[in-house]
Amino acid sequence: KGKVALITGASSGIGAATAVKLAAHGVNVGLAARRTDKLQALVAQIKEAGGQAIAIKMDVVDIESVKAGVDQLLTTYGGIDILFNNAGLMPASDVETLKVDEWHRMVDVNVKGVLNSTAAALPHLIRRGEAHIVNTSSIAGRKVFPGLTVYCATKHAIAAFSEGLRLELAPKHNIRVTCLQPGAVDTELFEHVSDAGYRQQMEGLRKQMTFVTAGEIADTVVFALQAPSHVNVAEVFLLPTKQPW
Ligand code: NJP
Repeated sequence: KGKVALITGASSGIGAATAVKLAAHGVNVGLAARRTDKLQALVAQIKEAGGQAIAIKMDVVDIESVKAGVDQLLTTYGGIDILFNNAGLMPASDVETLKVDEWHRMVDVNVKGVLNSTAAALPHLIRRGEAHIVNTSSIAGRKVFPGLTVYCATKHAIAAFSEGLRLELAPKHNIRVTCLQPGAVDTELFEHVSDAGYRQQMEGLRKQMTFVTAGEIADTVVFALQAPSHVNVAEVFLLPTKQPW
């Protein structure tokens, strides 16, 4: 209660659901993403429910945009206690189709975006004396799936980065680090798959099993954040019961 969180990728899916839950727990939330109309609607929803939130127009790929967003949050709420590095995308394709632009985009958003927001927020988290970083990796950060090779590479990078952050920051600065690794979650993520075959395959998955909801993922983030201060929930791995891989 009274803490301040920066959530990237807050305009939809897991980020938006987590924003709503954290605000309901009395956290002041900075909602960061590019689609400001969605962010404004979420701010209105949170305020109507009695919470506190601001919309922050941010492209995580652009370090200046990230720095400006962090400044906006600091000006409004005076600090940052929680950084949720969650923005990401997953345009599936086979490597041999050489969708190099999509590969670069995934590296830019899923990896460099996390590095950018960590760099911009870290001095402020350290200054607090106690803080928490949650990074959205994936089941794709533990395993590798054909068609998602580059995505898996980016999410393995986030798993490694999270563990390194935890080892460096937790003992020294009292910053807990949680690596979030969901299986299939019902969000907009699958809508950005440009490859028709993989898109169809993913649509088929929805019929095969009940996906985890973004709200259910958000509950686990709240759980990790609410652990006693001497407990670091280092990994959260959850997936649909019927997920066969
Ligand atoms: O998907 P979606 P999720 N700068 O599409 C934002 C991971 N994950 O909630 O900028 C800033 O609803 C975008 O905002 P906007 C996944 O890899 C998911 O599922 O307005 N923000 C939107 O808010 C990702 O890391 C599943 O377009 C940027 C958000 O990212 C995280 O969960 C499974 C941006 C994407 O929201 C959240 O994804 C899994 C940029 N340049 C891991 N580019 C799953 N859904 O099954 C995008 O294991 N965003």
